[in-house]
Amino acid sequence: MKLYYKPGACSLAPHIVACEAGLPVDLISVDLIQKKLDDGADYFAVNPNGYVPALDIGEGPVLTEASVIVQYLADQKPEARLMPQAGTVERYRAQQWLAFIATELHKQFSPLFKPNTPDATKEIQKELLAKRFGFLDEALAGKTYLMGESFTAPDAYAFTVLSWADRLKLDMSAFANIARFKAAVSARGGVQQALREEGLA
Ligand SMILES: N[C@@H](CCC(=O)N[C@@H](CS)C(=O)NCC(=O)O)C(=O)O
Repeated sequence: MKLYYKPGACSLAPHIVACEAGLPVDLISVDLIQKKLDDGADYFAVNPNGYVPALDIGEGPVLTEASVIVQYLADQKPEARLMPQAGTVERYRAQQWLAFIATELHKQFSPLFKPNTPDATKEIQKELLAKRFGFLDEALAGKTYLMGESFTAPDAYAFTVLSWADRLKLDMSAFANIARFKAAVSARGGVQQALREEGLA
């Protein structure tokens, strides 16, 4: 399998899941500004939307959407228990987290990285994110991970997007459970491996 990625971007989430599952993936770096690969190839030919992550699974077009790719990877190694079994209520709870992270966190962060986003819009985004962080912080009370005591794919995705709060120097001092969660995830072997492989450790 080939994972198209950019260091520290949302593609870190599937990368973490692959490392935690012990699944070998070839990492292909993407220049997201030029939409080119290192060899000059056009990334739009891989993913017409031009974004990462994309996963080449060796059949058909690449899989896209971080929330889906992490599930595909987790399902390749069910014994690693990175997603609950399909069809169970727990699976839907994990999918609920993935959808929340994708739409209420990931995509609310995105305008903060764009140089042409007006400051007023950035402030609105930060206020919205603070509300969502509050919800997440409460949900993490008394738990190590989002689904309880076992690390699952939503943790990889949440950890990835929460790391952007540091990059953007957002004030996270009100969210002690999030801080504890990030420390617990960061201490994991598979997470450290992914960070090292992206040059971030
Ligand atoms: N809908 C996609 C969005 C992925 C996304 O926003 N990727 C960002 C990096 S975190 C990206 O590649 N941005 C460059 C671009 O959109 O041109 C998903 O959920 O995976």
